[in-house]
Amino acid sequence: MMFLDTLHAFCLAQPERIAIELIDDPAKPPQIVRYGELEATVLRTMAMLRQKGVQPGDRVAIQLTKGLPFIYLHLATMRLGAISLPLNPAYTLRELLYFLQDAEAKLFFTDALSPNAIQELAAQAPSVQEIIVWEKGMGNAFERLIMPHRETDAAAIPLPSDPDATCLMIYTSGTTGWPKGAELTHRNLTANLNSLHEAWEWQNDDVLLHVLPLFHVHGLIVALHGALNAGATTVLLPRFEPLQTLELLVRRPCTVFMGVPTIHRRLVEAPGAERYTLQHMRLVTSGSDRLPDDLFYRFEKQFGVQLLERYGMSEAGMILSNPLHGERRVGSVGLPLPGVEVRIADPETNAPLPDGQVGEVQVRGENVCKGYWRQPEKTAAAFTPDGWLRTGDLGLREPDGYFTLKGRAKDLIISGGYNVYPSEVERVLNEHPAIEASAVIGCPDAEWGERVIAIVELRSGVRAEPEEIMQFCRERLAPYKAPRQVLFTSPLPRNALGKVQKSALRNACCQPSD
Ligand code: MCA
Repeated sequence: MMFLDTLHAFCLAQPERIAIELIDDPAKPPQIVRYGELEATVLRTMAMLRQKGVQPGDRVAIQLTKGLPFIYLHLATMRLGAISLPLNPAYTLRELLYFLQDAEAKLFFTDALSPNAIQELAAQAPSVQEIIVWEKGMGNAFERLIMPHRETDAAAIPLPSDPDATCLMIYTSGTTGWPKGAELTHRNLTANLNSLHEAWEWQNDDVLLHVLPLFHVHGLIVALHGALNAGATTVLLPRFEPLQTLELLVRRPCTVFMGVPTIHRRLVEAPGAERYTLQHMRLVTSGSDRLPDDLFYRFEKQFGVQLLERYGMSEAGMILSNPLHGERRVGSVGLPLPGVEVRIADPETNAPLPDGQVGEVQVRGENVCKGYWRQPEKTAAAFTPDGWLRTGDLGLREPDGYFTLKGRAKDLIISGGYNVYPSEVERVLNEHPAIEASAVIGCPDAEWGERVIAIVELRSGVRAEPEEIMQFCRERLAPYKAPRQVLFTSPLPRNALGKVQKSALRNACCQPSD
């Protein structure tokens, strides 16, 4: 059974169970959505989408503040056989335009744009037949949208029958070039959920506290889909706030929590954290960035529970995980998940390497996406001739099967669990009239893991201020991608082939993190 069939069956079998508790205002009682209501609202949303002309294979872009309308639209889109395209509300117009144009989205739901931006977007993204817009947080605008539609309007629409049809597109960037849409199919999502269900022993009486964004694989598939697939309850917090999180984990009480290292560090360091113990929780995971050893120990000491570190990527969902039972090895990302094959190979020749040797982490399995949207060459380059996905991460396998990451072959910065591709930031910097050339690096940072630093070479005879350059970037890039610091150099260190030597820049420019 595919994920949507499992969810549908559960909604019919146990309509009274709570699917979602949305906590919009901590002073008020949560908004409760039972599985039966989830099914009914998804059907009404499907009817609305159908009426707007959505056909199987169409892309529906969803750029909404974290909340129920996002979830209904996302599930309804996939159930119609169309493709859900979640987008970060913090994207600038320029970023957004790229995604809408590249994906040729048909509908675009947003609560993040100004009227001017909408006009510009409508003019420049001709594939978008309708922009459905409402003000941030106006969930009742969504209610009005689906009000004319009844469950029965969509009840006869069959569940998607082709497991290999794309149902979700997540954009990822590359070392060069523009972001590309990883096409995830019903089979990919289902395979991943089945592995996680087995490895993490999801139960339908689990209560997940959800604080992550919904527009990435971590918050969307691993957390939200994971809970829905198990018939469990998701307590949804629109924003992460450390003390509110600790309070809810204890008082609700919750059994499962997922975070990135920046989130776990904020929990450990929250004033008053010593008042809380999380010993009642059966699963607290960490992912999207390497978990620093000190944080693993501090979290356990503070809260009496061991973090479970796992590793994944948008193109493949979850790949490796420390075990639920058994040794959670500090510094290791654990063992291959059920149904997922992982090997270490020579990044040049793709020949498998013996245990203990560092090479590229490569992945195969039903969890791996079918490729990048309308990018056959980039798809071919991402896979080895014998069908392994090249992750671009370096690592080794220990003789007992545990994998440890040892760096990245690709030029990538991870800040607070978000991937920042230096090439994307450099492209923006190089558009600045005063800049001749630029290099973007990640420097170690105690809070964010890495912080984004730009080193720029100015055109001769031209002056510019760091603050003005940072502002130029903030106008064009989501805030987490914008450099936190701009340094000047002349010229940038280059090798004989003219390539900027980033390791030299890292050595010279990264101050020790406080
Ligand atoms: C927010 N800011 C950031 C970041 N987040 N800057 C750098 N890196 C970030 N990650 C900016 C804000 O825009 C703001 O900028 C300033 O930092 C302070 O914001 P603050 O309120 O402290 O941040 P926050 O809103 O509390 O967010 C911190 C966060 C968030 C909760 C850690 O970054 C987060 O939810 N991270 C999780 C990301 C995630 O889910 N990644 C999964 C993708 P200004 O002051 O200029 O306004 S990877 C994935 O899915 C793979 C498959 C996997 O394996 O998981």
